[in-house]
Amino acid sequence: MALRWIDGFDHYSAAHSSRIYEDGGIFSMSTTFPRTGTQCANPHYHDYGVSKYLGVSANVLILGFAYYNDNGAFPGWHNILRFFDGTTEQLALEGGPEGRMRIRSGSNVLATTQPLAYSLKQWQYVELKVTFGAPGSYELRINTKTTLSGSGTTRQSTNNSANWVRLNGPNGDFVDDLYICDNSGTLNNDFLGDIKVVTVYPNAEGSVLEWTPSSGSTHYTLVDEAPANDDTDYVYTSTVGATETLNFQDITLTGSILGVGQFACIRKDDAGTREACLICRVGNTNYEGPQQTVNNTYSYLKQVRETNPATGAPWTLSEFNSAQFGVRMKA
Ligand SMILES: [Ca+2]
Ligand SMILES: [Ca+2]
Ligand SMILES: [Ca+2]
Repeated sequence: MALRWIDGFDHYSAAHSSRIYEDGGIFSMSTTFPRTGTQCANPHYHDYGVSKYLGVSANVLILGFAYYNDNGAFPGWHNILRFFDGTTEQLALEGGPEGRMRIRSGSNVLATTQPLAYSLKQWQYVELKVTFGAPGSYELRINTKTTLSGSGTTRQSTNNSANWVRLNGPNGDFVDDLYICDNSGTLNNDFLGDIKVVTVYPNAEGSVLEWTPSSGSTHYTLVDEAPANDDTDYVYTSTVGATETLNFQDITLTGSILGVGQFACIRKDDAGTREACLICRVGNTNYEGPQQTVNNTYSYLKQVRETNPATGAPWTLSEFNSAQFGVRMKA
């Protein structure tokens, strides 16, 4: 697996971002100028940023995101993106005066762009690939053009790896259409280019409806809102093995599907262990994802699928549009 994470920042509120990101930081969200979908995110909210735990310590990470600076003048040097090994910052991408960006590891600036590498009040697609090491290497691309590249010390801990990514822009910096890859596997193991993250919601009943609606008899209308409305309406079960699959909105697309991120907001309401998994239904087969713990407070089951589990190959548009997605109680 090489595609570790995607986010379109569309389906959840600022208050719910700590259900999705692991460090408890929260974004503020903007509906004013999303690049795609309904929202983009400002990571600044508490001057701390929002961190994604990657689940692996990767020697090579490739990260891309659309970047919008809403300030009226170029701000001073500030973090935009930071890679961490645990709590140790390995390397950071900074934005600064005259529209320059620079790459910093510790107190050492490895490279600085020419002026106007980024523009104010415009979306640009920024990608950074880092090989962590002493020496390691880096490459910055803006709108798919290589803007900086070179080698140097790209770590501050003793490990040639990072396992956390922190989005850390100041007030006025917005991000959208985020991806994070490592270089493992045969798919999505290098720059993906200028991509978008399309968010779709349930729009019809699926083939398996074994959970119970909180009201009425229609399932999908209880779980199709953004953001999740928690205890207002939902489906529920206490039966191990009970499965729900729903149809989702179709997408139209020029280009290919690089991966599918699946999210379900869930909680348990009593003591005792509960675990659940995400389900992807292709044809008449339900494919399980990894078993994940269910908490007493709402959080998300989340999974990135690079391939259609029925074929082992990247999703085609028609395969994605006809697939169903859902959940299964596992314990
Ligand atoms: Ca968006
Ligand atoms: Ca609901
Ligand atoms: Ca569909």
